[in-house]
Amino acid sequence: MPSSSLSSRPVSQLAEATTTKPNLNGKNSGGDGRLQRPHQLGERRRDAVIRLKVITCGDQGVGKSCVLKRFCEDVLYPHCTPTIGVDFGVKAMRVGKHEVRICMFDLAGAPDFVEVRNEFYKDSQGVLLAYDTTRRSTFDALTVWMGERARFSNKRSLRDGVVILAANKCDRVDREVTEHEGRSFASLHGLLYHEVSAASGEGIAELFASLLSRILETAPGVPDGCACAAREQLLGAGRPGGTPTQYFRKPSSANARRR
Ligand SMILES: Nc1nc2c(ncn2[C@@H]2O[C@H](COP(=O)(O)OP(=O)(O)OP(=O)(O)O)[C@@H](O)[C@H]2O)c(=O)[nH]1
Ligand SMILES: [Mg+2]
Repeated sequence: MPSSSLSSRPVSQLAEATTTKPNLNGKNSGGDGRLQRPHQLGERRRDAVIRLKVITCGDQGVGKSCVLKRFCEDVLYPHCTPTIGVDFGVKAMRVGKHEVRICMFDLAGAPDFVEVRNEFYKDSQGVLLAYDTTRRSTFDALTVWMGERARFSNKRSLRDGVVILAANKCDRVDREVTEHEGRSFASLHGLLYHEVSAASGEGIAELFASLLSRILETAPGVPDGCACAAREQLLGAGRPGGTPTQYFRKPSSANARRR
């Protein structure tokens, strides 16, 4: 059973939650970009912990939070409330001898939150860029989101980060953007592409299997075979069985003000 609890940390600290221990810029790695083993951190465990930072982008209401919750908890919240600023979740998986912790920062799509979002682009290794296949305006806005990422990411995450395009709500029949259009956009911009539905769960495992395996393939210090094993685990049996999931919402005070 996945576990969840509330985060009591302020949003400003969430931005630092993984950037204090990144494996992208070498701060957690002895400076050469290689993963630091726990014994080097003064811990007893011998296995490496691989931490990955993933953020979500896309217009308000496209279903970013629902996609993450479907992946983390295998549920759909039919009345998912709009994200205020940022939510934070961790998905932990054991891949061979390694623990992979995907730290997910679910950014609010509303324009007012640009000042919050800009804190989280730095050091991101994966970007889940989503649009709603039933609202063309959300597809047209993708270039704006790509621009925002280019503006706020540091050089390394812009160069090495993996962007995956999620065409969400494909369960609905009132579609305005075709699969061909989505795939063309993705191929033009060098993005991975998946059609998904947070409502039915369709394509969700494939989406995260692609994202995670591509990040692991390119992240420094990740052992050979890890990407492949992670992919198989996510696709096999649908779930990384038995691994703990924590999905934290940010401090509820900001949410409470809006509700
Ligand atoms: N039919 C259908 N509805 C969905 C799907 N995914 C999300 N929704 C609905 O879309 C609405 C918005 O979903 P959210 O996940 O809150 O959207 P968001 O992108 O996180 O929005 P912000 O946090 O405001 O940026 C909710 O009412 C969901 O129930 C889907 O795959 N199919
Ligand atoms: Mg949201």
